[in-house]
Amino acid sequence: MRTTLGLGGNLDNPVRAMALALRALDARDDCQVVSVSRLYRTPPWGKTDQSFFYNSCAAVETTLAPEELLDVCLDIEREMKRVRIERWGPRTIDIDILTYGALEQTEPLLTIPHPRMTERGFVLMPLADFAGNFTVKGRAIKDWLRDADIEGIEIADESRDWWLSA
Ligand code: A4P
Ligand code: MG
Repeated sequence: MRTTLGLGGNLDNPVRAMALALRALDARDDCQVVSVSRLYRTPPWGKTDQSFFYNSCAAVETTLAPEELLDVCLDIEREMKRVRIERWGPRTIDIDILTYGALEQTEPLLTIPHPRMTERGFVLMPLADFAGNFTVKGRAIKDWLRDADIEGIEIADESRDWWLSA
């Protein structure tokens, strides 16, 4: 199944954290990273009195069920937190499952499509790098993006290969 993920972080070295997370996924037999967005630097959304975030999106081809994929993502988050807390102090990475094929499900542990993805410029802009015509909640990503607030969002790396070396 083709699934899309949103990644972000704003502590320590979020770019490296996202790169390691994508590489960890790609190294698994049951996941293949097939597209990665450019790298974005984005103003904090929601709680605004914190540092800028780095955000990206990826498409992953997987044989995992949605709940299994979530567990894998949460394990990667936990593992990176544990390692980084021990070695270099606090850091954070957030991996959201944005879409899973055309699946729609509303459950507390896993809501797909991600409930806030269509209002967030920091999700829609990277996602549109490779999935602009993909339809979510009845509308193409590039159309959702036209109505989204993208003020202050900057491209931090034009290359779509940033995750292979960061
Ligand atoms: N969960 C339910 N559905 C999903 C899904 N589709 N994908 C559950 C992933 N998880 C899902 O996740 C808590 C629990 O939600 C998971 O354990 C899972 O069981 P979370 O990431 O801690 O919180 P959240 O409820 O997913 O919130 P959300 O909307 O991801 O917001 P966050 O994580 O609180 O927001 N500004 C910028 N510019 N860039 C950012 O990346 N991120 C945040 C963090 C705030 N502002 C930001 C950014
Ligand atoms: Mg989240």
